[in-house]
Amino acid sequence: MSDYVLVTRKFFPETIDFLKERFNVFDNQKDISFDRRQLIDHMRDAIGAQISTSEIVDTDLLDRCKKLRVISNTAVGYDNIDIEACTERGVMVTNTPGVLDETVADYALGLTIAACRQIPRYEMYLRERKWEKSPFTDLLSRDVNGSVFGFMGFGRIGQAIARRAISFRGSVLYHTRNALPRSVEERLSATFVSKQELLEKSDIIILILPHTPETHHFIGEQELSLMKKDAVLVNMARGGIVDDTALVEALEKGSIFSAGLDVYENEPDINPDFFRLRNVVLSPHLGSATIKTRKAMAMKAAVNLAKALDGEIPPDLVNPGCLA
Ligand code: 8YV
Repeated sequence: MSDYVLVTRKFFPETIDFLKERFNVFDNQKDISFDRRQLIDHMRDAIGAQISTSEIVDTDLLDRCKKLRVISNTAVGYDNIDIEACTERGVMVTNTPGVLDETVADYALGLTIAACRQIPRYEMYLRERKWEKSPFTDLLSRDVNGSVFGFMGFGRIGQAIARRAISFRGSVLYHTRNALPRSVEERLSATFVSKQELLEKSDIIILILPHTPETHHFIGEQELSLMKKDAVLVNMARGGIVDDTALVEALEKGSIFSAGLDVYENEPDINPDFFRLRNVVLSPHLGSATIKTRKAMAMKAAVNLAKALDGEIPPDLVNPGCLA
């Protein structure tokens, strides 16, 4: 079979056209969900693949797809890919940083407001025709303005959310492995604190850090118990960073006020206990899903794929070690 690239998901026609001008393309414009066997079958002889975060690239797949030279992930996060295994086999991995920061930050703020002010719950109250007299002391929520925002992870997206938090007269704490340069801290009036201090002092805790073996269950029973009773937890990062069973329990007991979640363990088969709870706002991992941003992500991923196969170093190479 002649060389081809695989595009595993339905992306935009202009993305496919761009790739078709350069390569033989096996695409999936019908957006059929490939099971594991189909994914490997389709990828077996591909020299490159543009994938989404739904596809898992592990050693087993890599060992069966020996012609692969590049995996282009159409996302900024890449915990669906075993980077070390790709590097060892000389397979380049790319992602799509930068083009989604502001869009995801908008959504994070929206989810934060919805979780603090309980907007979906109010809508439900109205739709269920429960609005007879206007409640005054019932159905109360918590303020966003003037809150202490605590960021676990403070990269480009975290900082874009922080800019929005400041406009809500919020103050900003952050925790990362290493403190950021003074210039960044000053620009955002942000204070570096320990994980424990952030958990204890924040009103709104926003998770926007990568999911790695070190950050797996970064927020579990113990961390939840350190949070304020009226704290709100927002996960815009990845499922797996939060122990969802522990979160369900904390929400059920009311040991925190609420949560706003865009990501979950075991997506899309999420813990069904979330559906019973009123104090959680649930969103199906769509933080980057505006037309403009998804088009930019899809094209950025296609360009990375093309450059890598043309023998250039792709702009968003995640594992430069693979070139050694
Ligand atoms: C997803 C994201 O790609 O870029 C990321 O890492 O999490 C999102 O943009 C998108 O929501 C599809 O899962």
